[in-house]
Amino acid sequence: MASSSSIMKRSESVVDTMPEALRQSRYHMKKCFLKYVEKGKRMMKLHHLMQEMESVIEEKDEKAQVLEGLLGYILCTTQEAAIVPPYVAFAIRPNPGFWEFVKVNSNDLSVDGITAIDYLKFKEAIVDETWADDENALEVDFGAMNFNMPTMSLSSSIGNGVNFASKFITSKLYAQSGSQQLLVDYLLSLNHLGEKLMINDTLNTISKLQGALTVALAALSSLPNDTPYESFELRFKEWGFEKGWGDNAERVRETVRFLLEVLQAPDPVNLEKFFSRVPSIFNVVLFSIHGYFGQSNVLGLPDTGGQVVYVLDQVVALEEELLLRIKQQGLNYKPQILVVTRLLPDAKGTKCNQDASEKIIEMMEGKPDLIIGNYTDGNLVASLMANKLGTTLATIAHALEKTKYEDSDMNWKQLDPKYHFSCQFTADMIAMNSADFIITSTYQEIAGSKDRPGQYESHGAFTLPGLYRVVSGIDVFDPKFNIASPGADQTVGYLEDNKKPIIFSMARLDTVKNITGLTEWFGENKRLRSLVNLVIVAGFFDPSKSKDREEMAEIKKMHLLIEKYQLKGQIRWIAAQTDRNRNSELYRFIADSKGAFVQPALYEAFGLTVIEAMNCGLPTFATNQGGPAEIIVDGVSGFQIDPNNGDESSNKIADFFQKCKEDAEYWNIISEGGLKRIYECYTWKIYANKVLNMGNIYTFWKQLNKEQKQLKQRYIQLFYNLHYKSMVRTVPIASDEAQPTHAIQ
Ligand code: UDP
Ligand code: LCN
Repeated sequence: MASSSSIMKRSESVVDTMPEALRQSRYHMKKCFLKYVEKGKRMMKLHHLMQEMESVIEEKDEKAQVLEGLLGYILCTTQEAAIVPPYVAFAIRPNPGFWEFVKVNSNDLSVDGITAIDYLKFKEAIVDETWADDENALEVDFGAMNFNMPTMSLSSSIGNGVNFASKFITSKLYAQSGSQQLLVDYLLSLNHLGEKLMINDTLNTISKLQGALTVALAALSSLPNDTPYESFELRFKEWGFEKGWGDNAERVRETVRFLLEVLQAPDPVNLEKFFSRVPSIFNVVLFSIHGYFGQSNVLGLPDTGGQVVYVLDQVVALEEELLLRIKQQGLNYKPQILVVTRLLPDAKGTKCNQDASEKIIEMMEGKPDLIIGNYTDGNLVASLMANKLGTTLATIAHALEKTKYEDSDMNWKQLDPKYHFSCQFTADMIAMNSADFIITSTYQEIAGSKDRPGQYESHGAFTLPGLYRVVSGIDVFDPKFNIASPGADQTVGYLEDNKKPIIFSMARLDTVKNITGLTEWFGENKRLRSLVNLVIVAGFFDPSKSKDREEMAEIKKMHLLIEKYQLKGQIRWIAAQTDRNRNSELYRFIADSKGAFVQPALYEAFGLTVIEAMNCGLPTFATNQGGPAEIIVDGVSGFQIDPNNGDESSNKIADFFQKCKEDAEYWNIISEGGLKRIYECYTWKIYANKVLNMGNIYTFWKQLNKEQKQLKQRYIQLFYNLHYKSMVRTVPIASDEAQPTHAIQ
């Protein structure tokens, strides 16, 4: 298709260029648009638009000419079109986070720019015309409550919220004289169980604080680095300082200097450094309530994917980091991390719906400093509790379901009996908007890639016809978004042996994981079959053992494929594994066979198995749809494969093994590339550090934007009480019968 730069400047909007684009090949476009509208109302995705366009332009040269022109460029950036004859309304996404909407009249090819609301109405008209025309249809606009909040403007800044927040805090501290007092007041408020930290009331103004810091710095400069805090604690106390600056002269000196720099001139770098030292987090509550957490033998079950693994490792990492930080702050408190969950089998008749906040306060002897939610259910509960207690709130989606099913918003009525998406999307929006910061695993999760919108981005504007229209759900340019990727457990064992290469895959047996797809690719590719064996860990052999509809169907499909391609002897299908340590051994075992890991998912939010495999030195082929595309640098730290192109993918795997046969060193190069990538980007240590820094910065940020936050919270509360509560009553209580996969992570 056309290269954009020569024909369309970035500053130009599609509404300006579209008329000219259509004029360039008016004859063909007339035919093409008539074709689009001839089937009546419908949604068309980009590939449909292209297919039908190609079918009306018969001449090869002309086809190429059209695609290389302006129109080709516009189509490159088109996501979808809503056809409501005589109109074709386009949703165009020139860059991550940026959208434009235009409608073209197929009769005269006139072009008009339209708003997101108008575009949503076109979509609604396809499924529910009365609702689309209803002037009183409910519109939800969280953006309207953000009028005072700064937002970023560059696609490349998305996900780097802490950095932006530091700059904004810095400018706010210098916005007018007296603003710096906000920082002094914040420091004065720091305490743990009533014990004051950092400064006491003696230093209650900026000039007193600055003066005392200067004196302290001079005194510290003559002390050896390792002088313990206790030996100068008394002097510090006399000057108005409390504990928390550091455990020895060197650390205290650094912390003092960071603050002095911040007070001297706007300095976001030192502000971020200073906040990473501030003792404001000791007690953390995590919500992972969808069940199974803390129970054994649950990994690999349909509802218990990476979230359980993630939360377990997250707790360990946060605890280690908190212990280290508290020690380095010169304090000897014991941090507490509480995971709130429920035991599913015991849920009936228990009090799992009762207020946990009292128990938490009792156990922690006070309010938590940070609340972290996990997944839709955990995030919703976390947001309610954080609002009640006034605690800083972080949410983690793991996977937002909206993008997993095509047009899941406008078709919600069909999907609701199975998945209850109307409640889920509503809960997701409440939580996202309540969060002080959102922890994501990849950039893709927020704003997707050049061609594909991100999971959060898809909540920008959408519609649930008959229920409500979301004019502004969440803005991916909001500085609350941050990326902190999970890590892989680095305490894995080692197994010797084995000669023959194995390709290995392990996942829950959901459709989206595409394990049956991989089995089919293997079955189809004779060259690959001659080079390697396939080992799969997923689900059960016996469909009657499963309680999940989607899993049952996949099990049956696996059996059919093994039969169809006569795979016996070349495939080993092992049931879902529940022992994490043994999983590590499995990866190692495959690595010892000089094999590879394959993650063929149709879409993967992040993909813990990808980093687990790489962490064991196993060359990894992973889907290019979603998070793994960001984890793996193709050909350097592993390989990206297209789950929608089985031939190409299985040949890519076969090529790798062919090359390894010819050059034994090649396997090691990719293996080491994967390990290097893990150590640089995907460790729990890096994760915990980032998350705790976020906790510190956003706790202050929240105070700076207190009024705005309160206002938004009121709007959320209204929405929750008047809308969500009545919607959720329609969701039937789960029974022991076969369940749809409702938490399709
Ligand atoms: N897993 C497991 N046994 C299985 C299948 C998966 O222990 O039979 C583990 C796997 O090692 C990984 C997690 O479950 O830690 C799956 O996480 P991932 O992010 O890959 O996918 P999710 O299931 O969350 O969608
Ligand atoms: C859910 C998913 O679908 C995976 O892609 C993630 O790796 C996992 O959660 C952990 O965040």
